Amino acid sequence: MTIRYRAHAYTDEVEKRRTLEADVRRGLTSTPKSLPPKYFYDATGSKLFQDITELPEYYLTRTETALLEELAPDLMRELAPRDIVELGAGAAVKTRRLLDARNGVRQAIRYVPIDVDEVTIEAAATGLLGDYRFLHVEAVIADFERHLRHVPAPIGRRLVLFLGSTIGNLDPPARRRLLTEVRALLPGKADRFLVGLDLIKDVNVLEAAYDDASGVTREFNRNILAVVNREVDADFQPTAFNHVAFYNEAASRIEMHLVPDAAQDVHLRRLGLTIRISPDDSIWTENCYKFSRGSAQSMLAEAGLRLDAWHTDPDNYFALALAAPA
Ligand code: SAH
Ligand code: AVI
Repeated sequence: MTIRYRAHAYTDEVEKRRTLEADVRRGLTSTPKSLPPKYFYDATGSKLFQDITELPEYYLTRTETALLEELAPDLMRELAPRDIVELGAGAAVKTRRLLDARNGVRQAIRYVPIDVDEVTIEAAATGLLGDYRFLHVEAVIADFERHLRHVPAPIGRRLVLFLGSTIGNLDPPARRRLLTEVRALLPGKADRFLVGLDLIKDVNVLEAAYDDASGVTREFNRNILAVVNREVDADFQPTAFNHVAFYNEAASRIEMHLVPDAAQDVHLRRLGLTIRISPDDSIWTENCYKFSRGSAQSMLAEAGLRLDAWHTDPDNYFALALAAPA
C-alpha cells in the first residue's frame, strides 16, 4: 500500500518550550508589552479562528473563497502544479476549492501544508486524503518564520499558497524575510506564489471584522492568555482583559490589544517573573496589515517576485495576487 501521509515536526517539545518561554519573556518585559500572534493557535484558538471565519462581520474568508472558486479552474489548468506548498494551512478549507478543480485529472499532487498547530493539520490532512484520491500529503509541523528551509525539494511544478491574509500578521521586516524565503522555494520559471491579501477599505467595515457583535474575536484574543497560563504556569485572568481592536490608518493595519480594567500583577511562575499590567501598559497581541495593489506589488518586488495577476471581488475587499519569480 502506498503511504499517502507523512508528517515532519521541525521543533521538538523542548525547543518549542524554550522558544515560547523566550518569546513570552521578551514580549512581556518590553515596552509596549506584546505577545507573538502565532501563540493564538492551540486547539481552542484554531477552533475559535474557524468560528471567526463564519462571522457575518468577517468578510475575509467568504470573499477569498468566492475568488478562489472563480479562479480555480483556469488557474489549476494553466499551472497544473505537481507540488502545492501551503503556509499557515490551518484547516485547509479553502485549499479544497483549488483541489476540486483537479478532481478527474489523472495527475498526482503532493500537498505540503506548514503549520504550528499539529492537531489541526493532522485533521485537515485526514479529511483531504479521504476526499482527493490523487493527493499525497507531506505535512511540515513548523514555524514558517523559522523553518521554511525544511520544506522538501520540489517534485515538479510548484505552487506556494499563503491564504487568508495571514501575511498581514507579519510586520514589514518579518514579511520581507519570509517573502525572500518563499522566493527561494520557487526554483522553476513556471513556479508560482498565490497570496491572499485583505485590502484597505472603509474603517467601519475593517473594525467590525475584528470586533464582532457576538464576541468571538474577543475570546480568540483572550485565548492567548490561556495559552500563556498553561505553558508558563501564569495566573492571567483572561476575562479581566478587554478586547480592543482599531484601525491604525497611518500604518494601514488593524491592531489588537488586551487591556485590563485596572492595574494588576501577573505571576509567570515557570519564568520566575512577575509583571505589572495596567490600562496604560497593556498587551499588544496582533497586527493585521491591509494592502493596496501598489503596496502588494512593491512588497513582492523587494523579494524578487513579480506580480503576474491581481484578482479582486467587485467590492475590492480582498485580493488574490499571483506572483512569479522575477
Ligand atoms: N490558511 C487558513 C488559516 C489561517 S489562520 C485560512 O486562510 O483560513 C492562520 C494559520 O496560520 C493558523 O492555522 C496558525 O496555526 C498558522 N500560523 C500562524 N503563525 C504561524 C507560524 N509562525 N508558523 C506556522 N504556522 C503559523
Ligand atoms: C489569521 N489571520 C489572517 C487573521 C486576521 O484576520 O488577521 C487572524 C485574526 N485575528 C483576529 N481575527 C482574525
